[in-house]
Amino acid sequence: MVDVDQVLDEAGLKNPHVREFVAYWAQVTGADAIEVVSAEDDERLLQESLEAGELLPVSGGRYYSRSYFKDTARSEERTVVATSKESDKGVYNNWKPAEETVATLTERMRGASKGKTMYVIPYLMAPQGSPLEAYAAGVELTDSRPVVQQMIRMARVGVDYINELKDQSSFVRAVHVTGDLPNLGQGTPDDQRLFATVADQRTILHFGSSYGGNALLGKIAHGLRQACYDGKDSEVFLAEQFLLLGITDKQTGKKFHVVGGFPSASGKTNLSMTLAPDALGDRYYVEFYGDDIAWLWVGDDGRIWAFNPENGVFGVAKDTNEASNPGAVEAIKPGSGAIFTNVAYNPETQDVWWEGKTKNPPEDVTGWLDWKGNPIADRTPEQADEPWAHPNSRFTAPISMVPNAAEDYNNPAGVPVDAIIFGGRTRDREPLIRAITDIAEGVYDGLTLGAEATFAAEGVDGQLRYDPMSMRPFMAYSEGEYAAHWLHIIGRASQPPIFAHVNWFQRDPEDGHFLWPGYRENVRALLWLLQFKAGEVKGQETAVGVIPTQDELNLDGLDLPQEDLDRILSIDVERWRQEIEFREEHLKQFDGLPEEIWAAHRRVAEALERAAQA
Ligand code: GTP
Ligand code: SPV
Ligand code: MN
Repeated sequence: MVDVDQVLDEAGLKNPHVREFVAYWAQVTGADAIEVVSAEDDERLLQESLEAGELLPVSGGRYYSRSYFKDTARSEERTVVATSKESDKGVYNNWKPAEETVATLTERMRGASKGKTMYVIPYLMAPQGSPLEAYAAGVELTDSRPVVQQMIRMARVGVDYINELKDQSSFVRAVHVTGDLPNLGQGTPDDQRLFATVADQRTILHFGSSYGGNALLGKIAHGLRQACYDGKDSEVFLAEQFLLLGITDKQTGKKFHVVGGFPSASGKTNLSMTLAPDALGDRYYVEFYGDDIAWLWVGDDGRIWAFNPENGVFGVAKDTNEASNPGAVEAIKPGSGAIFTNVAYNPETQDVWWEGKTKNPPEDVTGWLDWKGNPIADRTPEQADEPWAHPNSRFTAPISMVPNAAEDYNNPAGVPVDAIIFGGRTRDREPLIRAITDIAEGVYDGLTLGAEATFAAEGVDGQLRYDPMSMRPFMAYSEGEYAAHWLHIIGRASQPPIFAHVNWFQRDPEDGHFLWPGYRENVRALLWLLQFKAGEVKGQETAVGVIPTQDELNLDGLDLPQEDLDRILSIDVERWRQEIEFREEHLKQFDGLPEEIWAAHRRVAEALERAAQA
């Protein structure tokens, strides 16, 4: 048995509640050793992982990790939110009773870390000193060293964060046990994986994966699911899968902040790291705050404030290149310390590649291994078209490496939010942007956010599904209460943000090409929104919001086919009337949806009927 007290004493870990938590799980998991880690341990841990072969070297002091081939994404079916009250059950949160969930996981974890070290990761999901600090502290226990390295990049990690807590017992207790990956029956009826947020105990127990969203517990499980629950429970804040960016107009000196909810793998990382298009770059500057999570609350000034609780970026590698996301390319360049997961790797040149990194894969395939570790050179003709990298392969880098990271991203006060946008991958119907000024209609729009399924979660690529506020995989309690909480928080603001719905993914129905070039050009739509909010442009009223007129949208330096522009700046009323029926079915699933939301739904439906008759 490990002498837990001695290890914790040596690490200077004083918080008595944390000590008790560590001792308990050390005994359950049967780990052979315990080690308390801080961000300063990164270099040593990386060396240890290189020596152990858990990480492979990428040129310029970067790292490569390959996961078990059945462990490459979040698994929504195996993810649950457990509490002791059944009224927390929603449509999407896979609610389970707390007691049996904790019992099941304790049994799965029993003895499962034998022969391994259990790392103790004290962390903070917030800039230090923030008004939401009481909800931000956590301790993750993990038996995977690469998980530690990822957490060091994604969260603020160090013993001081939990020793100095005002309420010493107020931290999230997070336990990650990898399990015997080749023998967990992934995807079979006997699947042993289980990922539980026991929300009313502020405890997270994840068993059976070492992939990001299943294993970096500060990020998704705490930063989203637990915080979603805490935000409602306290009535103080919202925790959302949102990007957070700033746009400065250098001409007027004004700065705006936008948060955006896009479902997984739908462009949050890209938009938050984007640069203004070349033609507008002299005037506008975009700053990065966050690409995946924002916590929002009402400030004393009556505005909505927000910060990104994370310290790093866990971005989709696919299609990341100098044109699509120069900021990301810079953040993972030699010297960045980036970690790549499940991309293609060449041990001879210590190089990495993924689809879309360059137009074509490296011509000389000598040494190249696909994400499963199989030599590309050995591929049969039938295998020739298989991707080299897993479509959900990712890179991990700290925000400090992001070239357009805002100077104040670490400011605990957060930033005031001017606009809340929602957007998904939608091949038809959704115009480039539609602004919504009414709060209930904005919340309704978020609740009816739809997107085609992506590879970030196990599911069918291309199939349309609703994803309320992009929180479907992270919803912690019932959708009806969630909607009410949104109305409550935003409704308390005397200077609320404007809402908008955006879509970069509309396609030509004939040949399938994207009607909008996307990426950096997306800034143009946001600029219109901010101008609209300021009353500088009027737009065009439609049944589903205000859309830009063609001359209002700044298209300097952009050459778009007129018919594409016509399509993305118009409303297909018939298609929308059909959508309203799907929405009605979607919303009916939610118990206790506030009347304001139904009223907003009816207003939109009636406006569409009027438009159809006109
Ligand atoms: P998570 O990290 O899973 O929550 O996803 P995310 O929303 O941060 O997704 P990300 O920004 O990494 O984008 C995922 C994919 O969408 C990448 O393959 C991008 O190349 C693609 N993408 C992003 N923006 C655009 C765009 O404006 N147009 C088009 N066509 N594709 C885009
Ligand atoms: C997502 O899937 O939405 C992500 C990646 O941001 S993960 O952290 O794995 O959930
Ligand atoms: Mn995400």
